[in-house]
Amino acid sequence: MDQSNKNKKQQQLDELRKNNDGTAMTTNSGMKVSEDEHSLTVGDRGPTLLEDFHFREKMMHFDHERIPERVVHARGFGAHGEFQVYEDLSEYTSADFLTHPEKTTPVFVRFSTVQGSKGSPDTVRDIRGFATKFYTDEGNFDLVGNNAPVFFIQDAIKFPDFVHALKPEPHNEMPQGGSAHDTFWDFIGQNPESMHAVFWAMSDRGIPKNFRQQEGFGVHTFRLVNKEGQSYFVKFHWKPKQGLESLVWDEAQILHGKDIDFHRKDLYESIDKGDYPEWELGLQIIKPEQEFDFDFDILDPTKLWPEDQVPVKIVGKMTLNRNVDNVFAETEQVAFHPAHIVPGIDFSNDPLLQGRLFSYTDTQISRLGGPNFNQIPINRPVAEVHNNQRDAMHQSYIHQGQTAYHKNGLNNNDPHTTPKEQGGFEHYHEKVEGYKVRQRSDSFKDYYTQAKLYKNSLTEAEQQHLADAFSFEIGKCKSPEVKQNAVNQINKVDRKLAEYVANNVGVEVPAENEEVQSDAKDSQLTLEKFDIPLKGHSVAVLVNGDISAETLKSYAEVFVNNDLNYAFVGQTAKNLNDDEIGITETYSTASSTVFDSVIVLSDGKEMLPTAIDFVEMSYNHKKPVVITEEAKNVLQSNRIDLDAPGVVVSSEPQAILDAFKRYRYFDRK
Ligand code: HDE
Repeated sequence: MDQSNKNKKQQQLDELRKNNDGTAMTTNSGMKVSEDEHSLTVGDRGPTLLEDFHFREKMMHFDHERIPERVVHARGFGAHGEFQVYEDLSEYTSADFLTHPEKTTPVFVRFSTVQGSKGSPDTVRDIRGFATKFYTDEGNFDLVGNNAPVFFIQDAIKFPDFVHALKPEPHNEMPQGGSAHDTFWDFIGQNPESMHAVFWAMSDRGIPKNFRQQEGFGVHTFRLVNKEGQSYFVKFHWKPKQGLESLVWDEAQILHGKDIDFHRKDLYESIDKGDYPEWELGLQIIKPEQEFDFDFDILDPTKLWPEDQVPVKIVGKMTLNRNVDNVFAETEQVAFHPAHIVPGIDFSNDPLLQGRLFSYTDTQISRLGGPNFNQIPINRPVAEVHNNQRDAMHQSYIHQGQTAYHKNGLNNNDPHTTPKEQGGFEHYHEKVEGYKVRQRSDSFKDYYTQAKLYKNSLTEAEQQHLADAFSFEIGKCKSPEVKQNAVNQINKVDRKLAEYVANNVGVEVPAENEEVQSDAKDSQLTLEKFDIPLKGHSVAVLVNGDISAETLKSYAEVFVNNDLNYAFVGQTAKNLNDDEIGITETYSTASSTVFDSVIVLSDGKEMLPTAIDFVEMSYNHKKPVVITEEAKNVLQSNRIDLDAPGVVVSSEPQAILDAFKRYRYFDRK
């Protein structure tokens, strides 16, 4: 701000104070406050008085500012948006928001990690939560999913055990935000149903580059029900228009320190500058008569429906276009619940889903302090709410009238129930019979074939990442038995992989011939299947020595024209041309890990070691690297091969487009 502007602002402030305009500070009972910097004391050096009600109220409120974090998925970040269905889906469902292509439905999405606490880093290896609340005209529909299509357990009763094993260990509360520890891998060794989900978590899907470039999955089998009462089994998918990208492990670890907020910042900044992320809603639909046509049980949440057997039908689009105004009020207080459904959607008997239907209302009582959490603004439906539930903590409705019971005669039996034909929800009339048992159907007991399917689907580079991730995670365990059991489980999926990991972590290579035999492969599962637009990628331009403002401008022009984010990075920050162009980041504030690529400029003089480190790290993380002719001569590094894939030597600003032909060059040695 220049001096004349500063003076103007000060004058406005003085004016405001004089006239007492603007918003007056009050206590919570509405009394105007005259002083807010000194407690009430006896004399100006004496003790504080108990009667200082303003101080006590302010402090009392502050003392209770925190609420319990979520038992799982504590670390998260959200945004508002809208959803629109492409076509009328009334063949499958009566849901209003899926049958009216002219309607837009407001949504709120919260992305999260599972293991870490609220303050843990964004880029840990973990499954990501992808929870969407649709505020439909028929009530809220919550699709509380993850970025992997399968879960670790089959029955909700095992969830507390799974989470206790995954969370920091109770005797020392370590590790924070990661699964590379004994209790997690002990659980995996003892509970083979987890194998498929573990393969997803250890693959590149476990370290997404950001929230925008990941898929979402409802995981469970749900039902769609049409007006005629006909039902279909369905799985929900979110397909990102931004494509799919992941970090590499070394980069993810560095990011824990360099930018703990890396993912939330990416989402916040993209929305802030109008680059709105979009996902298409996909449905996999199975007719009731096809229920038993597959070599897995469609009720088993550790199994996906291979997309080449059950294609994904793209039916609509969600756009996230508004950041929250207040993270606590919205993102922290949002309460998702898989049982928030609307007419036209129903549950299947997936035993994991059935248990979730209890857990999510229950958990909000301790987290949000009582049963009225649906009255918090972020949770309120746009549909009207009328029932006979009354009172309780934090009641914010002032209910009118004498009656609060059904049926009543005194109030004309209001609120009344609504028949199905007029939009009332009715459970799908499923016929169920059987004995009460504590046992699981044999059709749930193949734990390995789909883990193999997933592995077979990955590219060579992705398979190498998977093998290294297993080696890192199991290698971090202390107990030799835990390591051995975990490797024995991998062996049931893939012998070669088990051999590689066993050698790395120092346990015995398990017996041969145990692996499941399957060369099935779903081409949809590799990250490489997605088209990734150039837009939104970022470039660090290293400015070594004296480079003219004109040169930098010519680079900036190319970036702006191609919707690329960029920063000029140098030894010290400075403006070069009347504020228009300048070096905004230094080698101490910037890290190669927060950029997708690097361009190295130089005036031909010796380069700083920190600049060389920067380029080497980008190179090692397989990112596109552009080096100008002048820089080539002074970039003294024996780690960088100028002929390697994705390294472009050129002084043309457009060279970055050439380098961005791919986003990672995994064939670079
Ligand atoms: Fe959750 N889960 N979960 N979960 N889950 C919670 O609910 C639970 C499961 C998922 O951004 C909790 O409000 C049980 C599968 C997401 O606010 C809790 C079982 C999937 C979020 C809970 C599961 C999820 C949660 C913690 C096994 C993917 C964050 C706080 C039966 C389909 C939502 C809360 C947000 C949060 C219980 C398994 C996704 C304790 C009992 C499978 C995205 O209620």
